[in-house]
Amino acid sequence: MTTTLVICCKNEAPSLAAVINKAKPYVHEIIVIDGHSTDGSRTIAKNAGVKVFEDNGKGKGAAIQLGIQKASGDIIIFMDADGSHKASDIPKLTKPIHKNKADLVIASRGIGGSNELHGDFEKTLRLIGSAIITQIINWRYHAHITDSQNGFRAIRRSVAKSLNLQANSFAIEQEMLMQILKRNAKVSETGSHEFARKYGNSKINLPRMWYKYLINLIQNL
Ligand SMILES: Nc1nc2c(ncn2[C@@H]2O[C@H](COP(=O)(O)OP(=O)(O)O)[C@@H](O)[C@H]2O)c(=O)[nH]1
Ligand SMILES: [Mg+2]
Repeated sequence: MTTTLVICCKNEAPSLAAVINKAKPYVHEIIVIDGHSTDGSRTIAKNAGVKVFEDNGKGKGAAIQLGIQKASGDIIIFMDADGSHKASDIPKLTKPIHKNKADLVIASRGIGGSNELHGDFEKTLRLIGSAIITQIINWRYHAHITDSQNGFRAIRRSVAKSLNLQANSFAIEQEMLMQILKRNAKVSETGSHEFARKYGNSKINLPRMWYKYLINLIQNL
């Protein structure tokens, strides 16, 4: 089975080249979906020899949807451009799909730990919000997921293409999970540590965005 890594990137110039180069040994194709970066990220990606597409400006969810359209591999892996995910964990994500044991494999911070969910008020809020959403999804779909939100994950392309993803926001991760659970497709998790992003700040602004997660949760339950 062939693999495509989709890296969503919005102004991640300081970390992007290293993220691409570290991932190259693990996948057949790399696609960067750029969110109209103004810091030279696009040029960095092109110079690194990977395919680059511009998203429609609506957000990370829209970028993920474009990545699914453009990927040609049998398995699509999603990873941040900020250096918080470990490329050497990619084989752990793709293995259950290779073995036909899963259609979606999430890199779980519940099992692997995170430097981005502890330490200040907003991070703690993200941890609590994410845990509550995950438990509501588990209750609704009789599942035992430990991380509904991590963007580091792998999905069988045929399944990804058959979903009806609507979220333009960061709620795309929970929406993808719920749509897969709804159709009884196979979901599994593997522990993966999330490191603090190497530069800059998260693009998630919870005080401004929290309601998008809630509306999306209600719509997909
Ligand atoms: N193409 C695209 N990428 C985005 C957008 N918003 C965020 N990203 C990228 O998506 C990834 C996840 O965002 P990040 O801010 O790290 O979220 P966090 O890891 O949940 O704190 C990063 O690589 C961002 O650069 C967007 O609107 N378009
Ligand atoms: Mg990140």
